[in-house]
Amino acid sequence: KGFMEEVQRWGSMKQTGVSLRYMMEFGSRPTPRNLLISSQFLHKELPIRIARRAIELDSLPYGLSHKPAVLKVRDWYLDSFRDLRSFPDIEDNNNELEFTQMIKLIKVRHNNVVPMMALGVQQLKKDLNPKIDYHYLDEIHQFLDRFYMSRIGIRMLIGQHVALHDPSPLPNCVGYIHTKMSPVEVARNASEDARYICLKEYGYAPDVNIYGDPNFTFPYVPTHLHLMVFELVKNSLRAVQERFMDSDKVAPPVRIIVADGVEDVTIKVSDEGGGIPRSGLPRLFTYLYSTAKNPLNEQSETDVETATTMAGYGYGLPISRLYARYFGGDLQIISMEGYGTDAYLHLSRLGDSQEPLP
Ligand code: W6P
Repeated sequence: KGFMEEVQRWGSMKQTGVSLRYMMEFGSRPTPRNLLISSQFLHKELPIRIARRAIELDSLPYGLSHKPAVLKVRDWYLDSFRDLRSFPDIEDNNNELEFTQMIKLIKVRHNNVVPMMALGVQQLKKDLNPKIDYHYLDEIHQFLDRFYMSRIGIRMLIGQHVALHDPSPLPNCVGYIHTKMSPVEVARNASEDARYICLKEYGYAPDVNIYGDPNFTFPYVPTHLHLMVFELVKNSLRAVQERFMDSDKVAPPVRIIVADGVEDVTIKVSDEGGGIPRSGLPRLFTYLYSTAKNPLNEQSETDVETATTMAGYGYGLPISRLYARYFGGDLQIISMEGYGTDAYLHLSRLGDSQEPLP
């Protein structure tokens, strides 16, 4: 009826992307007037982005749209669209605060989208013959890449806006953005977290050595970098641990090198975990070969979206690559079968690449 037509109409409006630099510059003066402008922007922009996703969730190949888990995710998007559209125009700072509370709740509503979609994909996989239906697998992979990329953007915009209301922000922080983030320090924290999880699971964790200037900083979102390095180090620790657990030799450390270039900051995570065959590389970034049994129990997201077990549901690498690409970076994995693996995480240093808007 009328509601779905409104979803269609908003879903075909043009999305507006922002850059890291823009968010940083805009957010550096969180005056009541700027917070009002920010709320007014989101009041228009969020329904456009959310409607697009709701529509796409309704037209997936091979009956994926009709899986109960996917219907539930679609309903979350429709509920959020309705909340946004039924909120009146924002004209003063009282409305502004109410709106901010509302979008904060929208963000919570969508906390478990990734494991819920993983469940839907798993329900679908039972019906698919991977030889015959290969074409659908690729289409679903492309959809999930767009869908999760869009989700990263929506959550960044909401999180950034909400964080700008913090009355006592940490020094050098503009919302989610740390204007002087030390990649070495974030890599150290992420490595400690990954080692702790490895220790819990195997009773042992290889060392992680980090090389690079700890005083070097650039503007970035620490939670994003933490999530990416955590995922890479976890993979490396698992590979080293599994290769050396029955060996007399001491496990070789995982090595992280942080390089500050002109265009990019590159973080290389190297392990001697035996590598993977070249033919297995494309699979690392797919959502559909994952073997986790129950995505919803396997792992639950916290607000900073960090995993809590070694195995996860196999989405860590494709999603880490999306986080890297979101601000104009990338993630590449190169392996020497029989020796080890190098992961290259490139982050764009300039911060002026626009959000990718699927
Ligand atoms: C491996 C497989 C892998 C994937 C991603 C990052 C590091 C590693 N190490 O053996």
